[in-house]
Amino acid sequence: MNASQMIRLQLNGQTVEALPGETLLQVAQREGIDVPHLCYKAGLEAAGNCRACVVEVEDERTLAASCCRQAVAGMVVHTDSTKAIAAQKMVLELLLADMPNHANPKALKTDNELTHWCQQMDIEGSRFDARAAVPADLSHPAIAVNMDHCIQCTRCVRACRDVQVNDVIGLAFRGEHAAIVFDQGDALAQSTCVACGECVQACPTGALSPAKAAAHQPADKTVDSVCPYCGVGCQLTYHVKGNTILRVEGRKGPANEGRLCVKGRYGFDYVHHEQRLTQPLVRREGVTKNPVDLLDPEQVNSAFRPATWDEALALIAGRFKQIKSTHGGHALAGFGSAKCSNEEAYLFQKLVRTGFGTNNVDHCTRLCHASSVAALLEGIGSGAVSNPVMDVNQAEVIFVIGANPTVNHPVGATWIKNAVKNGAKLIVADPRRSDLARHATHFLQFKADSDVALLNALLHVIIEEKLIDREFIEQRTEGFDDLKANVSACTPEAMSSICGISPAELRAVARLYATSSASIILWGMGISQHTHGTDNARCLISLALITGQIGRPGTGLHPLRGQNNVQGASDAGLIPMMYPDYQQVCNPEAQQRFEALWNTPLSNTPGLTVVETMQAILAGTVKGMYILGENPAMSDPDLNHARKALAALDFLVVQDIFLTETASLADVVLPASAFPEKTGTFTNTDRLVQLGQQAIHPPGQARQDLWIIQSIAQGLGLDWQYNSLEEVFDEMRRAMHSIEGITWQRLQGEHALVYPCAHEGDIGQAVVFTEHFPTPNGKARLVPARYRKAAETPDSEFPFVLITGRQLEHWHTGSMTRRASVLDAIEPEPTALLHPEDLKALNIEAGNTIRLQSRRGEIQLFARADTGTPPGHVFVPFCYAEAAINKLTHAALDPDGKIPEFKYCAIAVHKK
Ligand SMILES: Nc1nc2c(c(=O)[nH]1)N[C@H]1C(S)=C(S)[C@@H](COP(=O)(O)OP(=O)(O)OC[C@H]3O[C@@H](n4cnc5c(=O)[nH]c(N)nc54)[C@H](O)[C@@H]3O)O[C@H]1N2
Ligand SMILES: Nc1nc2c(c(=O)[nH]1)N[C@H]1C(S)=C(S)[C@@H](COP(=O)(O)OP(=O)(O)OC[C@H]3O[C@@H](n4cnc5c(=O)[nH]c(N)nc54)[C@H](O)[C@@H]3O)O[C@H]1N2
Ligand SMILES: [Mo]
Repeated sequence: MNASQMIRLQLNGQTVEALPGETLLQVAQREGIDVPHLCYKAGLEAAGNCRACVVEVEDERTLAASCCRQAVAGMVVHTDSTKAIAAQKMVLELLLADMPNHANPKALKTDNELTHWCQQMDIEGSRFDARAAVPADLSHPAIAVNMDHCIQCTRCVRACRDVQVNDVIGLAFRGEHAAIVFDQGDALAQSTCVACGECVQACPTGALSPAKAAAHQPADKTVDSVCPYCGVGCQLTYHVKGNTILRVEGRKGPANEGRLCVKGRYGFDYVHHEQRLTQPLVRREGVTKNPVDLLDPEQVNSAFRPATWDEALALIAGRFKQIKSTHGGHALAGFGSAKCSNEEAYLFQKLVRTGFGTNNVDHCTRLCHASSVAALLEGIGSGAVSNPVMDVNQAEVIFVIGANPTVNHPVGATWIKNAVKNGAKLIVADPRRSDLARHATHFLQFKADSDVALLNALLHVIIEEKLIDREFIEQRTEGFDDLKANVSACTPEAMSSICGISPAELRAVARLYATSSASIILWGMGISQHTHGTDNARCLISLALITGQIGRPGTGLHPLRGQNNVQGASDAGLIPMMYPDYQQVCNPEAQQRFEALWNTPLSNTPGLTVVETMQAILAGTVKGMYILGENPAMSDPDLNHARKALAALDFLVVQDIFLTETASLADVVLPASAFPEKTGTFTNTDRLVQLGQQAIHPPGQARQDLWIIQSIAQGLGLDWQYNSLEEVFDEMRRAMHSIEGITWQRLQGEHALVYPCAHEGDIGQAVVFTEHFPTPNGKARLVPARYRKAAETPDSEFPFVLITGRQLEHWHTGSMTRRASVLDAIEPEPTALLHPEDLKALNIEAGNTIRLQSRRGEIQLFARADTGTPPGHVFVPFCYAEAAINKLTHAALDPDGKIPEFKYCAIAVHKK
């Protein structure tokens, strides 16, 4: 801002400066002058309806609401004149009449902003008649509604409508009947509220407040940290009393700007659950490993006995060394965790590579974006996103395919919805109709499994109609002729019969994407979790490349990363074919580099992936495993097979915070620390490295994951002496060029830094590939793909298609969220979603118990009617142990990404 643009005005007798467009309230706040305000909140559009912030502007007849009135040069303003103060006080008194106990503002909730301003303005009570009492609505597990406290400032309406774009809260009726309502005046629990709590965060008086009584207690301290759930990486603040988290608030971070979703805000009390592991457990002599669905405490006691850390660690060291000396290092394997920090991931893979002596280390990325990453590495030389989610704000067209962000990346979805409100065009392609489809300009509800056909049709139109970016193709890509030949027969007419979208619609979408000034693609598991997941992703990459929609703000490729640290865990080397920073284990140069850094000879044989490991166990080649913060006995495909494998191990160590289905098959279970119990860095979907900070202590004898990993490494004879996180992080910086410029000191100060970050002064690159791609010749490679069907398709015996995925309130295998009281209260039971027509044809009513069956297994759960699921398809989330849907899924793998086909297999539906 240059000084000549500043406006000068008089404020309470002083000359002050303002920026053009600034309001009088903003100027006053900057000058340290208190003006009462209630309906105004930074970040929300100003409404000016409460009038508490009125000020006197000389030469004007009426007072002005300072939250709405912009500063003008030469204005003479008084916030504290007799007239202004009298009006401000009168407004506060009138508003106080809306409160219960209005005669005594001190009796109101302590976090009530109205009380605060009454105290500031010396208002003891209200002379006006109190409003009639309104009954509380305590129907919702997360949010209590006490409209007695409502002053109709509409901050909640704006938070719900403008910020999160959920459109649940409205101001209904007129005059004295005006009221805040949910949907059509429904009880909150019956409304379409998704409990993001943005309204609670916005409410100045506590009319909307956390339902849990504990949340209202005063905290001893606050700790700034990050959300432990998804890859969006929302920053938050823990409010802590003693060793208990009372509540969580959104904090202004680069990815969330203070926003949170239901899990981040209300899903934290799993850490205080009575089932937390608090001591090491050792399997009792002679107790066989029986795969079970739900563990009852008696089963646990009869299978395991408590042990000391010394005993447990000695047993682990002895058994791992024994397996290694008898069968060699390749008989051992480790699954690390994308829920754990970068430092933990780094040390875990180092332990497997240098201690076990094998590259058999993988993690849930294999079940997640492995195919996307395979295609990205092959095509553009880097598996990470090209642009942050926030870039949707700069895009003209946003293309979301095979992702359900309002459910799975809810805060990311708010940015998409905001962008659409600001004029961006949204294309959503998904076989199921999601909430985001409501905001779409084009919603392509195409046939499941037909992505390559759909995308090849788009490529065909773009090439045929010469909507390509010829210069970009020539200068920055190779392989265009092959791609062109490959899609030449993929006319919209030909592909329409496969994907079910009309040729006209395919043409319209292709033109829109190709010709916009900036188009960004975001995708998820609907693309990746197929036996042709890599092909699906190849087509998306081709779309961006041939149109030049990459390498600029508002463009690019964004595979929405799932776990809070799946990006970081992959970067840190929890991948069987790569050392940290994606350096191939079979590349002699990389091998030498890491041998020097770690001072140990390393294997150059790529290790086994997640599903391959299960196969190797049953084949007898893998005998011992160390599993940290993963629950494959729930998350792997074809569970009966996977559980059989885990049970067949000679020796299994599981390090978790709960006795999960996987832990129940272990020989030793180690009690670890949950997210708020430790400090570490976590890398979000945007390549943003953020600092999570310890807020509470682990329970009982539970220990920090990093301490446990190091102790096991030492037991294996490794000379590890890391005395601090910083030491681990410094070693990572030496191993990984991408984060060289991110120092521990910078992280302490800034809490979030994006990579690539080359040196200490570097602010990092949020948008990459601006000049060239990180491939040997700097060019991207266009890789053609041909349409193929899923590995298993419906037939007369198994006539339905099973699509598995997620729901908003639960996290993966449910280990955390089913022990989070608010989340489990909202979604307590396993459900399968079917189209009402299918339910009718099968003579099933919503709520009935049904039996789902595939060639591999069967489960029982409740039927739920869902018009968003296409007829002939069943959607089931995989979080319910009592109805573990992965018993039915298919373990067929994509040849490149080795990802299983979680999104498609054939099942039968029976009424119970
Ligand atoms: N609440 C919640 N949030 C989460 C998670 C969670 O467990 N719970 N998990 C996190 C993790 S690790 C991940 S990876 C992300 C996943 O986030 P998403 O990728 O959004 O998750 P999914 O629900 O598995 O599937 C996405 C979509 O794929 C669609 N789909 C199914 N078949 C096809 C197909 O053939 N083609 C296409 N194009 N689409 C198809 C489904 O209808 C669904 O809408 O979520 C993260 N966020
Ligand atoms: N049918 C079906 N199956 C799927 C998918 C699907 O769409 N459909 N999606 C796949 C995808 S994308 C993914 S990412 C995987 C996820 O699969 P998993 O990673 O196996 O699932 P989570 O439940 O997230 O497991 C994390 C474990 O870490 C523990 N944990 C949490 N915090 C900590 C901590 O700080 N320290 C330690 N030590 N442990 C901790 C939790 O208790 C939990 O047991 O599932 C895959 N499986
Ligand atoms: Mo994932």
